[in-house]
Amino acid sequence: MTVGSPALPPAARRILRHDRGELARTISAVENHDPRVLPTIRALYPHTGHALVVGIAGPLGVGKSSLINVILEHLRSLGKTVGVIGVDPSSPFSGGSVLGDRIRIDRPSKDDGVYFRSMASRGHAGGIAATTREVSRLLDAFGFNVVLVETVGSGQVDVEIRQVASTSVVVLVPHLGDEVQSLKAGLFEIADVFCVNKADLPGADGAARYLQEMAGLALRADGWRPKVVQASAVARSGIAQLWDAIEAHEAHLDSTGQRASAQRARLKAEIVELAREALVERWSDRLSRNAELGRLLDQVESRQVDPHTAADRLLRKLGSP
Ligand SMILES: Nc1nc2c(ncn2[C@@H]2O[C@H](COP(=O)(O)OP(=O)(O)OP(=O)(O)O)[C@@H](O)[C@H]2O)c(=O)[nH]1
Ligand SMILES: [Mg+2]
Repeated sequence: MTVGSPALPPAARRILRHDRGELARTISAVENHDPRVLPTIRALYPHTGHALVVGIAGPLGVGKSSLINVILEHLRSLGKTVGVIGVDPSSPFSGGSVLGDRIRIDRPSKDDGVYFRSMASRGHAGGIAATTREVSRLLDAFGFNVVLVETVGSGQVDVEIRQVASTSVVVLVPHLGDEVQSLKAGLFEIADVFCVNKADLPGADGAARYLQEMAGLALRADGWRPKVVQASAVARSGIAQLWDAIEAHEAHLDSTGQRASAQRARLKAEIVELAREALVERWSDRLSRNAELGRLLDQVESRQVDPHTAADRLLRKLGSP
């Protein structure tokens, strides 16, 4: 299907024509699990698969949003367009104006090559990863070259976002302290790149050395040794190196064939999960309304039949495999 194809739903056509209002409305519909958005999402799928999706994770206040703002400037100077997703509305972006000037990210950007969107990390049936995946696909279809996803360091969400991002950056600060403990607990496995931010403060060299040693010890099945870079969002230093490290990991994915195999595995998991959800939804309804259930319930209540046998019989009655 082409952009002008009459078969495309109007919303999909508008998104492919860079209508930002339509993009915002469609993202909201995805967040709200509005089923009316499905034709748009389906029609846009063939137009996805081009954007580079990078996760930016790490503990509270390490400077993830500030870094994103300077990464953004770097990418814009390279001519790339960027969509930013903040998974947590309490995690604002400063918008590249004044660092530390906390503004909600759903603001319109003056730059057409940039789009910000925040999403609540709670209340997503099917998980935040599923919603983030759909939203990043929308940004991809819209035409953004890069999608940056900021997640606030709650281990589980960070791990889940790894299913969406092809490269994950974990941001830390010079005095690692307790964060190292949470690293051992999970952040370490998800980091393709470590960024020691706030390198304008003392102690960055030591932290970077320590992480380098840890990275050297970690034996990853994919053969990638996580890179460690120092940066400062405030001093705007180390940003090109950070982006180079991200690109090095992307190159590793290509040269080893892991990009294709990982993508196939992710898509398989997605299809199975969607089918499972649909099955559960349809069958729960049919099961609870089945006349046989009442009779079986009587038998279970009087202890003639056990609940497992009753469940088997109910399924057989409905012709389930
Ligand atoms: N000294 C110094 N301060 C920084 C640097 N980067 C960010 N900060 C400050 O650290 C604070 C937190 O920055 P954010 O960018 O909001 O950090 P964050 O990780 O996105 O925070 P959450 O989203 O709330 O987890 C702000 O006061 C920033 O000005 C840096 O490179 N050096
Ligand atoms: Mg933030």
